[in-house]
Amino acid sequence: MTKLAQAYIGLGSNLDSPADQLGRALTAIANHDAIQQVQSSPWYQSRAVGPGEQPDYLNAVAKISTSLSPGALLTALQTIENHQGRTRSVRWGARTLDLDILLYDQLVVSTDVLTIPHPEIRYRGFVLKPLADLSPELCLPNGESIAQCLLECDSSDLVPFQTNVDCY
Ligand code: ROI
Repeated sequence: MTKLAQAYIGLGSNLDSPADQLGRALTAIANHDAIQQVQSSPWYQSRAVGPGEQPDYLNAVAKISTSLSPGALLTALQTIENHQGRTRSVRWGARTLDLDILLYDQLVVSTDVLTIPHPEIRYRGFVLKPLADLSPELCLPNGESIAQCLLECDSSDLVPFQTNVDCY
């Protein structure tokens, strides 16, 4: 039997009906042949981090089990982003759908196209809060606890967003 990795995916959208974008993305992730046991965190509305004015985001985190390698998982997530009309133009600009690999087991990956843990993970309340909701005991590969990172981070802009996440 293949050993499955446990990974955490960050989901974010602030264009084209963000709730639909997140729902469709979770369904697509759950429908992937090599991804199992998809569990969504609660969803949060969050103020956009980054330059300029842009709409608020909807954010969530999905916990998954997968037989995909980190690189193959990245490709699978980019396929879902592209399918939902993601274009990559402005860095840190508004987007229909952003799917980031936050953690993959306790692996550290650093290549031209992929950095795991996600480099901004410990500074972003919209990632730390849903991660801590899903897995309160979770630590980064360097031993730092997600719960401690969350205490040190301003997450006061997060507003719980009512959704029926039980279906994922
Ligand atoms: N800001 C918020 N609140 N949520 C996001 O998902 C998000 N994603 C991004 C940038 C533009 C950095 N800002 C964000 O990529």
